[in-house]
Amino acid sequence: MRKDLLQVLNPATEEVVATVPAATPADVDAAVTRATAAQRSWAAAAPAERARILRRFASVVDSHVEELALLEVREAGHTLGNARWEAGNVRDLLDYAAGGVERLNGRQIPVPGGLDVTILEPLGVVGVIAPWNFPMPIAAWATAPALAAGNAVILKPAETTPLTALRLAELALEAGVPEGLFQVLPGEGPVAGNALVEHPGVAKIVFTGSTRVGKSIMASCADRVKRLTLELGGKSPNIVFADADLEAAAAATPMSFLDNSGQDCCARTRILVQRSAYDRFLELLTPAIEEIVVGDPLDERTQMGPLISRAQLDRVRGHVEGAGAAEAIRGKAPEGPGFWFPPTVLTGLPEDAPCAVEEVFGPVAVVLPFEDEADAIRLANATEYGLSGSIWTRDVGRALRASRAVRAGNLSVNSHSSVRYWTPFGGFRQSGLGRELGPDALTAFTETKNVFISTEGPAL
Ligand code: TXE
Repeated sequence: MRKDLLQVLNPATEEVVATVPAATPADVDAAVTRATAAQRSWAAAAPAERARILRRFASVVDSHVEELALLEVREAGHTLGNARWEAGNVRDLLDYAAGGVERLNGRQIPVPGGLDVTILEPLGVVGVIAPWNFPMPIAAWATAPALAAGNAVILKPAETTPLTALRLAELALEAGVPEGLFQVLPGEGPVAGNALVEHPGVAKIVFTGSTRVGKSIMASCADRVKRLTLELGGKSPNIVFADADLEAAAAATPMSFLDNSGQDCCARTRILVQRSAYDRFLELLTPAIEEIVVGDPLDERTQMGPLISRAQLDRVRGHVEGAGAAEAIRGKAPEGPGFWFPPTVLTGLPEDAPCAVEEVFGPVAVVLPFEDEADAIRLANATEYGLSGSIWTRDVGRALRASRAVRAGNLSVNSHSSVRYWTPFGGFRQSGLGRELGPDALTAFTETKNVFISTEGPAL
């Protein structure tokens, strides 16, 4: 394989889907020049005009949902149902961001001696470095509000999943998004990604990926005080109190960590169960795991597809083989070709075992018992991450106390839902920095300028 090409494999079959050129630092530099020019006119356009163009982009995406979904299935191995949701999510994000364009207002602040106003200015060119686990939605989480706030975007998709991003760039042009304003540059992380991070013409980086790379990007950005949003890994707890509806909690648990084959930063991979309900919960969970349908992502009955790559399969296998778990619940998976791993729940591990505290990023969870509320909170917070978490209980007071005590950015009570484009999303501690989505999504792509106009003459 030539170094200047990226090969895209179908993870369910290992067939080559496409080969695309990998961007060089010179390509990144040329893209920044184009983006800078496009951004100037975009920022100067009337907000209503920007909103109209983004709504048109949403509408063009809407008419290509099925095509985009099928492409996502082929390059990422997602189930068709998930991939349709993801393409629809891009449309919804563009619509939501378009709705914010005309409401992105500064403030007038009462001060003595004059008038004080704040102006929200776009940052300029934003570099988005996206992962492979949700190639379309994660790219759109940053792209839609950044464009809406008057910026240009250069998106570097992950090496394994550039195709949906490239198609979205074509659809943007079709919708009338100005040339150069939204560019997609597939390439290697340490080459094209790093060139974006280091380029002086890029004002902000939005990175979603591993904590290791996120830390190195943060260090590079520090040199230039470059704006940065980081969405990193997670090891999220699913806390099941004995007073919960155990049937409902057990029924919801499999897909809380198996969705997208566990390659989800919000996956609830630490199942914490109160000791008095532990045996009953496992009794309910076991058949639910064994019945998960793993296989052809294009089959509408399939609940879980393959992992993204052989490297990810090896990583996940290494974690599980190294765990030495006392017992395990295992589901079924096809033999191959394709990068398959069965749904797996490990029990009997010490609470600080690597599999219990490190992100595995595969269909693997651990179950750990806890004694009481204080012990549940202690265990829930006993990792370096803080992205998501679920609390299952019928006691409203306990739900509120636990929601306050768990150190994570996105909690759900009697539910596993973490991501809604209307609500802020992001991590505490080593799960990230900053927030995406929600009512303040556009503001994250602006710089606040304060202007004081004296009414009393130059003395003040
Ligand atoms: O991530 P990387 P990988 C976690 C998950 C997974 C592990 C490794 O635990 O097992 O990370 O996955 C780009 N400068 N998550 O190796 O390398 C890269 O090209 C600039 C969690 O795929 O972090 C890709 O576009 N960019 C996560 C993106 O970073 C660089 C989602 C992510 O790749 C770069 C994915 C560099 N030096 C993995 N090196 C989540 N938060 O959901 C790489 N990249």
